[in-house]
Amino acid sequence: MRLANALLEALHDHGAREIFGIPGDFALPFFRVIEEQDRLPLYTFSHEPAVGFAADAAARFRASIGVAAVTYGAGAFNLVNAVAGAYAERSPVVVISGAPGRGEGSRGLGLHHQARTLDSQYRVFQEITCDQARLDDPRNAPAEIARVLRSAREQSLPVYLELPRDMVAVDVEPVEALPRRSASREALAECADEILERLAAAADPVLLVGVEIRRYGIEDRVAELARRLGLPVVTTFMGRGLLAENDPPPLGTYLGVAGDAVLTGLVEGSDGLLLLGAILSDTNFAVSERQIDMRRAIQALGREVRIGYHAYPEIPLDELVDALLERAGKMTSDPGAATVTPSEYPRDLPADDEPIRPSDIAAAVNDLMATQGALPMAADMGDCLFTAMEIEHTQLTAPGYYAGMGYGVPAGLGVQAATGNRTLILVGDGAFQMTGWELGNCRRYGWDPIVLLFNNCSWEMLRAFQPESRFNDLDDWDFTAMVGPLGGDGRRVRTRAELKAALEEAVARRGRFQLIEIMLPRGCMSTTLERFVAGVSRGH
Ligand code: S1T
Ligand code: MG
Repeated sequence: MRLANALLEALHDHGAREIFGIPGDFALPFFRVIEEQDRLPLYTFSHEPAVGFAADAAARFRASIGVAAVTYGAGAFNLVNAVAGAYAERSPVVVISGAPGRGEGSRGLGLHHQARTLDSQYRVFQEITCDQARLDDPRNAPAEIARVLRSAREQSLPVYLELPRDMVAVDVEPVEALPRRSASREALAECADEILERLAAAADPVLLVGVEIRRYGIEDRVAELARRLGLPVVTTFMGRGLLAENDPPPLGTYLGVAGDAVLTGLVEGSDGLLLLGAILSDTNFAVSERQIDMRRAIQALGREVRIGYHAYPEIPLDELVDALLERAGKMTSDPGAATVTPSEYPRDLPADDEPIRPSDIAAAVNDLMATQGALPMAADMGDCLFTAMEIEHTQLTAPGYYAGMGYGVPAGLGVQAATGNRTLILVGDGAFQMTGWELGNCRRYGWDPIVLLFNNCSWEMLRAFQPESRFNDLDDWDFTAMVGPLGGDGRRVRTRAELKAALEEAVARRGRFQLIEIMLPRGCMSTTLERFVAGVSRGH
């Protein structure tokens, strides 16, 4: 079969269900095959950062791989920031870049789209992916694809495949998926037994969950484990939205001094903190009231379990949870869940003429979801992400650690492409200026997200840390006036009554994206961001 078809079959076999991309002359032959075959629908965007963000979000929401296909050089280098963010947040994006044909570089001419050398791009992607291959030899291309795609699934990290344009139609053997690499049974047994002993000996064990429990599709099993062990469950900042559909949902999100004081005390005071899939990042732990004693904690992340000062390597998270469930099923003395009441969230927004504050937006969304049901959410970086912490548990994808702007709108479109569900997108005006225009691609694909645009005409998060800088003052672009030609409906709201009415109207309208431009006074922040800024400023 042709190499391109073998690659597409392998992507499907490893969990891909669509491809996001922008072609170019080095990728045209491959894109032709994508369009001809009926295995993976192709969604094109207007700028490659959006391709990467959408593929990242699709991977997160489907607990599988996302695919970003681009041309060589100008396309692939445009993708670097999105893939770097996917690497930081362990989202398995498969980058497929077209490339010059095998003989093209030998005529002594620099090629268009080339940076320093024809290998520069490969070297750049080696820094932000866990495995790579250049598919320039038909004899080993299938095995290279199998190896790289298994790495993406096992590590839950981005990978890179470079496809010279003269290789697309070359005849190859089909790709044979490689078997998953499991933990040694003895190591897994010893590790699970040690964890359960530690939890049983703890007076206040707590389960803190992070993004890997979604990346490996084990949220249900983790919820069951918490029930059997009687553990209170809290999410990290990055893990917001995890277990949202489980009963009971987590108690809340650990935000240190920026969050619920009772939850902060529960996590930081625990003598048996079990971190499952939580990335040890500044956004997850920097505003801790007290330094969490990691020697007493049990950390499972990146196929490794660390307990005190010793580690168990090559322990896949799903196998660890299954081993714990197997043992917990026979447990008699549950440690007993701490009697902690779940976090409260703002509700019952008055429909009055008061100006809108960010936390009012959370209340309006909570009220809406209480009557209309939960909507999956995508949030950008900015106060919109901190406001998302005040929205009751619903599935969320956001750059909670890498903190790159521009993610929200493309990610929300990627979620609707991957799941078919309408999404709620939270984005600030600064971030919307970067990638909000990708909404112009909704009409072609029938996407109809509801976009809440936090318009304070400001880089407000930067102003919070450096109020004297005038460069934080942005102009008022009147985004609402621009969305009609892009295929959507827009409303500008200034009062809480207008916000409630606009939300109800947007929910009722299907088939076109709905933009609600929420005018916010400069200098006002969500409650969560205010606490976060205070915590960071106090040097927590
Ligand atoms: N460029 C990119 C791609 N990502 C970033 N995170 C930044 C720059 C720095 C940055 C922030 S927050 C922020 C910037 C420029 C302002 C965001 O403005 P807006 O979207 O309007 O949201 P809000 O007004 O709620 O702040 C972080 C600290 O790095
Ligand atoms: Mg702003």
